[in-house]
Amino acid sequence: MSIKYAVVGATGNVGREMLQILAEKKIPAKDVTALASERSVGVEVTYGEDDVLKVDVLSDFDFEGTDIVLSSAGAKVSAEFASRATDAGAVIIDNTSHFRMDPDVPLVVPEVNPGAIAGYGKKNIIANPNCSTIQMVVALKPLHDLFKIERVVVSTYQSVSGAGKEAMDELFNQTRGVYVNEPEHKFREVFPKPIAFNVIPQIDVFMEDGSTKEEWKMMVETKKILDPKIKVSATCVRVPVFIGHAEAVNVQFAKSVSADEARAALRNAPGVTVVDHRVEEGYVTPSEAAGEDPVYVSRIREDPTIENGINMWVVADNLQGRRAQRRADQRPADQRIYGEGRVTAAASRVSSLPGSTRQSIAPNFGPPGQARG
Ligand code: 2RA
Repeated sequence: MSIKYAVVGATGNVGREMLQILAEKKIPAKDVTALASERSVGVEVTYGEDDVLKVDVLSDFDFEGTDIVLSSAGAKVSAEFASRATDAGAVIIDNTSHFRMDPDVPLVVPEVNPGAIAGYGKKNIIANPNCSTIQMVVALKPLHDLFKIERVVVSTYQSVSGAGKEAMDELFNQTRGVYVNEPEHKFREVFPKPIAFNVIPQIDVFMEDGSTKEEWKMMVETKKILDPKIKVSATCVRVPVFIGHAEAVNVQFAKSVSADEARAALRNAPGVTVVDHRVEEGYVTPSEAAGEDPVYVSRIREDPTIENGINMWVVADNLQGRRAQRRADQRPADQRIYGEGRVTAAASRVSSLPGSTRQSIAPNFGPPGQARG
């Protein structure tokens, strides 16, 4: 008997990625239900290259017979529907913040703590962390195993897609507005300040201690996944990039570590690709990581200002996309010429953007499947 899936938040950035990945894994369209709020009644979402799914309304959906629910519609939505799904026998893999810190819910990154999944049965829920935490812990794990991390100081450079499709539109419209002399406030709904030609040191709401919730998440989630003894200090910043988060990570270890030792540990780590040539183009940027699977680590170097310190630059596709350009370029990642292949991904991403943004950006990427080089 086949496994039945439901994707909650199917019209959002991450929901569409989830559908794409299910399709790539050859899960037949008949076994997948796309769910969203009433606002999406009548909407259709693409499923793989050939199929289209009609979106069903989450509040009316009967989860009886559904085996796995992939959810990314926001914490409030997960809080509301979760027990309805688990009571009906489904297991939820939740991409929202709602269950992450629940002690009865494992918080799992497959490359880092796959064993934690064993605890899913207490609530039939598995949480996965915030995207900015995921890429950082994937890079930290091999280093912690070998050298024991004591403290992490991270500054993030997070793309607008982390805030949803409307945020991508906002960046696009504000950027265009500058050139056609349209006031930026006409397009200011998602971000508290202009994002075009700017950076914003606020992601999510402020906490009492002056940090933002995104910064708090990076701290508590890293502790839950890796080690509660690790101290984490984060500053999270939104930058005018469509897809791909970058992080400047400073790590202090319990014992001395050379840059070469750190690089060697990272080269052997699951999910990590080291691209670290100390020359121009010898590092990875967010637009190069868009559509790619790995967490890229570049700029690995010793920090002489602290004891046992290493600096590194960690970049990944924040939408966790797995895309067709893997087929387009099978060479080892550190031998690729960036600019090939991943353009395919960008183009197919663009095809899922709302109308005006899509039409204006798409020509710059060329037709899907064609690399611009
Ligand atoms: C962001 N990390 O980039 C968040 C999304 N969960 O806004």
